[in-house]
Amino acid sequence: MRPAALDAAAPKRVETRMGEAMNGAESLVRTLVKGGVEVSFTNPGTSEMHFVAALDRVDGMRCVLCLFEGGATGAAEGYARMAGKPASTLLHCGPGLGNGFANLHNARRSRMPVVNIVGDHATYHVQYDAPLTCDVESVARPVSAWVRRSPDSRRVARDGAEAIAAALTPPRGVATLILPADTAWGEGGPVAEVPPVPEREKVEPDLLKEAVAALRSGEPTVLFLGDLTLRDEGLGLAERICARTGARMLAQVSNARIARGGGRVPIERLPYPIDLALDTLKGVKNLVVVGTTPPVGFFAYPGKPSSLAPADCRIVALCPPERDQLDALAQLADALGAGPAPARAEIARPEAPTSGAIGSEGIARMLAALIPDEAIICDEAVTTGRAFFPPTHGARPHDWLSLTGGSIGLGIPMATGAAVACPDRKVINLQADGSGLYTAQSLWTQARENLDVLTVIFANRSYAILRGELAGVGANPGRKALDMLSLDNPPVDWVSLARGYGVEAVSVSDLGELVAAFKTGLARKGPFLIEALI
Ligand SMILES: Cc1ncc(C[n+]2csc(CCOP(=O)(O)OP(=O)(O)O)c2C)c(N)n1
Repeated sequence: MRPAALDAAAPKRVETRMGEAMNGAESLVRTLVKGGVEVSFTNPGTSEMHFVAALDRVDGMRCVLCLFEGGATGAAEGYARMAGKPASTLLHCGPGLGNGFANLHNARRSRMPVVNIVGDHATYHVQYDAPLTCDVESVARPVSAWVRRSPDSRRVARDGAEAIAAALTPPRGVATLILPADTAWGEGGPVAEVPPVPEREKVEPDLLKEAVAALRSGEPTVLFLGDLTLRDEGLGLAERICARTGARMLAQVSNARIARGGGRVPIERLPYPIDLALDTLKGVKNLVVVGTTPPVGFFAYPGKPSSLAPADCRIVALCPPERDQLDALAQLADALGAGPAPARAEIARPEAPTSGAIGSEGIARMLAALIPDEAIICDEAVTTGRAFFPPTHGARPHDWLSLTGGSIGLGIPMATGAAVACPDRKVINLQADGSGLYTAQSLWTQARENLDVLTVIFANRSYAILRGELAGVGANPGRKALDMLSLDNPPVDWVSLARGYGVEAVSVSDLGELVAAFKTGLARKGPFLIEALI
């Protein structure tokens, strides 16, 4: 169904207040703003100059310059996680889109809405195969739920409105709109309304019955959760279901956003390492899955299964991500006659440590003690961060954002986008050094926009996780192989790097110093970086 506004015959000429014809770029920007897209994370080129100029003429669109396209796409993903609605990107031709690909992949995996705008050559210029000519659609398709190339300037606004709807259509995703330069400078059509977004379908009644039977079986049962179930309402429903049935709730390994702390239900995640994951699900006879898909290994490992549930486990894929996840849990709770949430003892908050070597355990204790109210934790801590979850259940209320697509280099951009979305909340980026170096230039955007982000770099100066993976896949490492996993020669100087991008920074090598620096960072408003030498 389409709203009347889109079907109405377009007026002959759409004019700006100055009486000039509005160009395609301006019609698009006005459409985006009207459709609730208020931020553009940009890295433009010549083909996007009219779009850039239009951003200037239209009120209501904040433009945030990113120095690398992976910074722009990662920021759009972080923004969507916290704002609950899409930002737009502005990328330059196929190569710019290619640079932004990895974090669009992460956005696809976290099912975040992004209006991904890619400028391209003018329609009539493509045939000349100029240097930046590239098959943009083929780059876009693997990460996009929707791809469209606007055919002419009068269609751009309507295509922009449809891109917003496509990004928001459940389960939500990346909508890529390719904008040939002449569609931006040619005469625009009317500002368009966003078409209605389809409602989420309810779960299938037969599956609901199966899930109820599984939960009533009295056998070891796991309620396996992802996506929107991991916010307050979903966690509350899951807790009631588990209290009623004795099932165990478990979140998938990596999640776009989990509401934690401040007395909320403490939920554990399925561990990343394959043996720990298999162990966690050992003996489970029923797995009821809501808001995600049944668990699989991140990779294949020789001699180990790809599907992580035991072979004799009944899997009820009750609610895939595109369906109504909260309704699924509510219907389950009703069908099971679940009572109110049980009383739960408050989890004590520890004191921050005062000395010792910097390691996972001490850092977790520091976080448990010091995470401020309503902080946003952007977690790309990789190996150092594996043990952070259990000790921080009792921290003050916060949201925890993880790397969902396994494509590293999201942390600093994601923190940037989250801070743009929530200027009144402290953003804490727990950042492994190797991953941070993929997109470190997003620190410059944090400085330029004065974003309230405290970054802690866990400088173990290695690709530590891959050392474990070498053993995991049964490879036999020699010196050359180990050299590929080592970042200590030369060591990266994060303090100089951060200062070079305009972010104040300190380096610490003891837990007491880390805690003091962390407190300093929390007390400031604006970006600050701590290099924690591990
Ligand atoms: C885009 C991308 N490139 C490469 C990889 C492979 N990879 C996975 S983890 C990793 C190194 C992570 O090192 P670091 O961020 O320092 O974390 P640590 O394990 O040392 O804590 C690499 C290169 C990946 N996952 N994604």
